Amino acid sequence: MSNSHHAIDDIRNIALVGHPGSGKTTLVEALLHRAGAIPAMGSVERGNTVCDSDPEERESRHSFSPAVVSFDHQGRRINLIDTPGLPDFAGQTLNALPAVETVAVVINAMFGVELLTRRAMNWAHQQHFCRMIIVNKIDAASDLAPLLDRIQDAFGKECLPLNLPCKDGRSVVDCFFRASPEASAFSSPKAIHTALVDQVVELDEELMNRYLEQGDIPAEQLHDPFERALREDHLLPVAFVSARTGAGIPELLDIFARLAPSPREGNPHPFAHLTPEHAEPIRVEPDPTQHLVAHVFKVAHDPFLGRVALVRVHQGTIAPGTPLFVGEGRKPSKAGHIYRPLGKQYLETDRAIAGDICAMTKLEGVHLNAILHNSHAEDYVRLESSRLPSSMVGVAVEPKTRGDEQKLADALDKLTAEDPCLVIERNLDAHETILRGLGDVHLRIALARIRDRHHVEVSTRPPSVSYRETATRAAEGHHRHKKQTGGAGQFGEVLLRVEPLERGAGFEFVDRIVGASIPGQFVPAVEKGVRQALAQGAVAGYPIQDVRVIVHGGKHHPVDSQEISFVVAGRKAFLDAMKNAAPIVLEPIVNIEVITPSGHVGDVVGDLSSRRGRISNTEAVPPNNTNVIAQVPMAELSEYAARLTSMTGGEGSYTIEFSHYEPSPHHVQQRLAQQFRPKEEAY
Ligand SMILES: Nc1nc2c(ncn2[C@@H]2O[C@H](COP(=O)(O)OP(=O)(O)OP(=O)(O)O)[C@@H](O)[C@H]2O)c(=O)[nH]1
Ligand SMILES: [Mg+2]
Repeated sequence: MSNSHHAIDDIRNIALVGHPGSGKTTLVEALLHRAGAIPAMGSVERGNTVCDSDPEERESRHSFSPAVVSFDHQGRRINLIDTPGLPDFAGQTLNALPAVETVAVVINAMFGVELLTRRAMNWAHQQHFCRMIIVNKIDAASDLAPLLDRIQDAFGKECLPLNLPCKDGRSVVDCFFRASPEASAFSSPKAIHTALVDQVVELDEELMNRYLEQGDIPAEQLHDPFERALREDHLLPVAFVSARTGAGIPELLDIFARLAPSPREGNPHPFAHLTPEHAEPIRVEPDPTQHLVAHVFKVAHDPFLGRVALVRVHQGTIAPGTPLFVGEGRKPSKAGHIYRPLGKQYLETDRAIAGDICAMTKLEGVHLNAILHNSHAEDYVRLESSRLPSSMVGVAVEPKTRGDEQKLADALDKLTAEDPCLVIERNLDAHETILRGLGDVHLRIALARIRDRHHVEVSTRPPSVSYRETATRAAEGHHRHKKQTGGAGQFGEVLLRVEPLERGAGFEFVDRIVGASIPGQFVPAVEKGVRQALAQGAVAGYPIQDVRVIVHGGKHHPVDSQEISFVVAGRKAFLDAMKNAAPIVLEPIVNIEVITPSGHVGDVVGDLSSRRGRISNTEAVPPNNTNVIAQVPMAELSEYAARLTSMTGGEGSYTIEFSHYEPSPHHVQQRLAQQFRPKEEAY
């Protein structure tokens, strides 16, 4: 049991994010080793790092989910989150960020600012994290001076180095704490020191005056303004390291311990009190003595421990036995064992205070983004989550063996519980279970896990395309529903008008009945009938959208009118109107980003064009890849993963994101309409 207790001011929570291959996982390994938390350093090549612990990660040499490590250094508790750089796993990374105060963006010194470096910097900026940049692989880069200029061009002059590489990247010299007189590879540590202090004191007039009088200010006195500069994005410190040789690693640990913000020093996390009636931002206090508020930022499955929740405590304290409510749950469960995570290893501890990160098991009803709390006062507290990319790449799955349906459903449940961008969609009309994700790698890994972890063999095929229908001109519709079969009859008559709305507007229902031609209590029945027809489609069997329906007249019968009469009349009047409303089929258009070796750009662009794609941009991704950005109809992307693999020798990858709906080409409209068999009428 690990009982070393730290005060909240001694905790540092830092996420490493950045382009795939920049060296985040290796860097965590180097930091753990230097801090004495592991006896020897593993490597991605040998497949024995702490953070890449899944067989799929070890085989492909990329991280696929965030990994958390917790260790002590210089009396501080340092919690690091190693995140996957591949865009396919962005959902899990975005979900894990609220666990930290600092986002450290790792840059590969050999390639500089890459495509996903910018994305990571934007995420951190938009969500008001304190940011820093870590330039890794200084052992392998030949000329680092231009890199700093490129970083400043991309992210502003407030990117200033805390240290500089020297001795051909074999070590670094300090610029902040002491301004070493030693020479560095470029720039003078003294000049950088002055630039850093200038930048930090700028926010504090009194300090600025003192600085002008004294010529320098000792680093200890700069602590508070330094933190403020980080919070306000006024300073973006840069540190140089080589995770492989260890250069700059002790200095980076020192920077984490002395300069990274504590939970009290970071910007507050965006909590809100959300009831069905209102939403109000609230402040959760980083105070271990108050009510508990903790956020589940990752869920993992451990073969021995079962579902493991990784939890950031934001307020209060969790100890074994603490009563825990999950979200709005009425019945509390009791916290069991509390662990400090070290990748897949969990070291038992006796509590976790506000500001700290811990792992917990056997929590009933726990799920990603759940808020754990111990008082009903926090029932409706939520952490506002970042907008996740939409999951558009899909594959229809079914078990190879009949009878494995439940096993497959369980496996899918477990996988989707871990990753917010891995979603299951059931297409009841086509009898399909569709697994959707952000890219081909995302789905490939999920399918491999279904087979290897959950032991279900599945067969896959391209999913049916989610077409929609709409009206292109206004039209009137009418239906009189009348049935007399002995006893009480059915009677209802509806007059309505259908009007097209702009793309993406959805559905509007307007009651414009004057007098009591249809009594008020039957109007919802008319809407219900219209909605039934919307769901079933008019020309090709796909949901109808972007229309307004105005009910403006009808008739009722004092005895024979019941709800059902108006449901039927509403549905049929709507279908009657749609016949004259020039209905069309809409197809989904997606934004696609393909990363391909530059030698295959021509093939990729040509292939996308032949799929009715519109190329909007191609940009170089150093050292030798190109990013092709285009819009393409979803219907043309079946089997795209396989085609891209064969065109690029397995080196290409892509992600797609929903953009909008557009009318399908005429021949597709005709084909879909011919295939359509309207359902038998129930009434
Ligand atoms: N020369 C050199 N190579 C390094 C260094 N750090 C990491 N590498 C190598 O770079 C490659 C990628 O390293 P990883 O640590 O897996 O990179 P990552 O950022 O975790 O990648 P993703 O998990 O895909 O986001 C591996 O082959 C590492 O051995 C370094 O400091 N110098
Ligand atoms: Mg990694």
